[in-house]
Amino acid sequence: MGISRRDALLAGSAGLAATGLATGSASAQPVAPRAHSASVSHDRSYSPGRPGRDYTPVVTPDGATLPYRIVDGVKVFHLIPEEVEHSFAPGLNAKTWGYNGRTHGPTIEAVEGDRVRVYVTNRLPAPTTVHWHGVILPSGMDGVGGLNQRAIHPGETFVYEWTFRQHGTFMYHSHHDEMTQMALGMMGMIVVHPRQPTGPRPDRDYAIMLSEWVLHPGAERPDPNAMGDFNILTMNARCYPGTSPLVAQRGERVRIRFGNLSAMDHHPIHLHGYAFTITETDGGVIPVSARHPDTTVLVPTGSTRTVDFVADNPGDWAMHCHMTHHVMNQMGHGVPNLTGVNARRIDRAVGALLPTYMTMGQDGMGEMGQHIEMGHMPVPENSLPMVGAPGPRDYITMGGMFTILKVRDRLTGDGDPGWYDNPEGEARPASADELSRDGIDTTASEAPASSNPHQGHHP
Ligand SMILES: [Cu+2]
Repeated sequence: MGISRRDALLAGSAGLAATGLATGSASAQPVAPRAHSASVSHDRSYSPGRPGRDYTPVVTPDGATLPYRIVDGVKVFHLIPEEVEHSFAPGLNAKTWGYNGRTHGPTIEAVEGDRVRVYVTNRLPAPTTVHWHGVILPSGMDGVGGLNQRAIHPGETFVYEWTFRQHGTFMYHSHHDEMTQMALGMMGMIVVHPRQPTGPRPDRDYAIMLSEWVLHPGAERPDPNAMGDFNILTMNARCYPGTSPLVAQRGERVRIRFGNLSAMDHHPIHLHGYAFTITETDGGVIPVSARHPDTTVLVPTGSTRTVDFVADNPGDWAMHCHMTHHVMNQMGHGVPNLTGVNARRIDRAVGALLPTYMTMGQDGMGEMGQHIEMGHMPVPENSLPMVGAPGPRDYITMGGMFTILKVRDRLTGDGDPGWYDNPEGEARPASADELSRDGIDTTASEAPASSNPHQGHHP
């Protein structure tokens, strides 16, 4: 049977039941599917888990949670694949594909042990299926078009049904013509709360889907055939400055669940101001002995990562993909390298013919957003500058897969608490007194270079 003692321990009661079968029980019952994180038994059924009583609901920033109704003890959901008018950020819109009027689809939330029935009504012009990524379920419910079922044709409604025998963070996505349908946005998160949590519940529980798109400046639809040069990198299908901040009050337990269904990229998500613990993948809970602190979590495509921390450091903290091309917006990737170029003569020559002409990039791209913001530089309709948005102190030269965690001593209301005022001071111009006190000569022809103090002194 191949179920080791370790697996049995990891899987808890479900695993123990399976081990009983493996050691020669005469029962004709099929061996239960194995999940690495289970706190429910396969032998009994559970009443539908209730928000508040059984779990603290997850929040999908800029997203939504799929509603359900309970029919004879079964949670009944209705997913509707359809075309959506989507906004990535103010000024950048596209016709995308999604579910129930949004891209990405709403988060499906349940409790371990819940029996769920999901109706899927296809309102797309193309056939589709839904795959429940990471969910351990019967083969016929797995949703791979052609393999587990036939495709759902436009206008048809299919029904899927299973019992969640595990808890954790999973995803759903189209598994028919994935290249096209996922590139157009057909994905969403699944959060299954434990029936019997082993630790305290998080006070803030966030779900963020990472994805990437090619939307040519001025175009109406993302290009699903593009294999690289992704120019819109998103968290819950929004790119900065379109991403809503995450908030927490000092001392709260925060959980962030990242899923990645990008076509071609992994995303190392870095959080400022904190070290967190990576506690779960879509495969299950990471044993405590194998966890380690980190400030960046690599979320490979086709997987989820869950991080936990206590919000004990108030402030405005950037949280972003650390690949520098993934914190830029649409325009400017792959332009000719103009770094260090003296453009005065060419600006004068071209300016005579094209009054709005301006060479960009001689000193980097940091000022591009501001030039556009100030009207110095025209951009095509329906496009976003590479970087940025006005911040509280200066221009923020970040875009794409970037958001802000706002931790406050006291939060009033659920909304954006505004900008942090740095009561302990912030970086600022140095005063003359400070420079002379510390012996800093800003006019010295050569800054004192550090050298290896042992160099040349070894015998
Ligand atoms: Cu990235």
